[in-house]
Amino acid sequence: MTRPDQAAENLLRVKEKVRDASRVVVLTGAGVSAESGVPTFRGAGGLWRQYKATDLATPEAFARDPRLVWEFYNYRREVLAPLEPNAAHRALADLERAKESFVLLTQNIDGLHQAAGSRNVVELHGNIWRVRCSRCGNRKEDRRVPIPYPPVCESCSGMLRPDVVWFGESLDPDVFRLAYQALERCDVMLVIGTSGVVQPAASMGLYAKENGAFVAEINLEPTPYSRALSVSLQGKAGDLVPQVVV
Ligand code: BJW
Ligand code: ZN
Repeated sequence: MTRPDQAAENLLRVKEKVRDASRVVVLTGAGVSAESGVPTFRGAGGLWRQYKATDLATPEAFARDPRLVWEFYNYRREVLAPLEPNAAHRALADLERAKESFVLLTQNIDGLHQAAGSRNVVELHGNIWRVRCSRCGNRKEDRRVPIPYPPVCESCSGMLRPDVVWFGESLDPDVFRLAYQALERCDVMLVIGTSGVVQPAASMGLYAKENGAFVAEINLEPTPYSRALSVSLQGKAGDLVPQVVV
């Protein structure tokens, strides 16, 4: 635990660094959407139905039982459809407008950053509101809930899949390049609401720090990276992010 006076000092330090920075990168995870009602992956409430999200988020699961995987993603679309951005999403959209250079790297597939007004969003793990052909790779937005099964590609009749990055799949090379370029160039980075166990996103904070950035973490709990980053602030993203970016 951080002492209360230490916590206040840390908060002030992050605030000053963010205020003075011209090139800012933010990395977000499921914790930033938790206060909007989006279930996180790990920890309390991190399980949906009787399945482990991470067991269904694999290409093997889709090959074995595409109907089950689609059922799972349709269920999640149903959960996400009515949800709205929270104070943390909105504060990050405000921060973007105030900075010369701002890149928001998100692991979230829910689209809530864009809904809050963020423009320069790099979706590391894709977007649940898009589908992609598993045969020809065609992508398109599809917001139907549920998507009727089996969803079929208009151009090649291949089976459509959610346009997200599953375990064992590589991130899109363009996305990967944009992300690392931003990490190398930023003065300040905020790492918000991510458990720091899924690579390569988990090590992005450390990478920015090694490249000279001041890197602050905001999380309800300590993570494997808390001690290695410049500052770790403990608390809710919806409380802390608006305080840090004013
Ligand atoms: C709050 C809060 C509040 C709560 N306020 N905070 C190197 C080493 C070891 C393994 C690997 C490695 N490189 C690659 C791997 C394998 C694998 C991996 O990392 N495995 C680990 C689990 C060990 N990685 C991959 O496969 C990646 N691909 C890759 O690297 O390609 C190259 C390659 C190919 C082949 C073989 C090897 C390498 C792809 C990873 C794709 C991840 N996909 C998912 C699913 C997306 C689609 C979907 O949603 O269905 O992405 S998994 C899931 O985890 C999702 C998330 O984006 C991701 C991260 O989760 P996140 O956001 O951190 O959420 P949680 O729930 O874990 O944490 C929430 C946090 O918020 C907690 O800390 C809370 O405390 C906090 N919190 N409320 C502030 N109010
Ligand atoms: Zn196709």
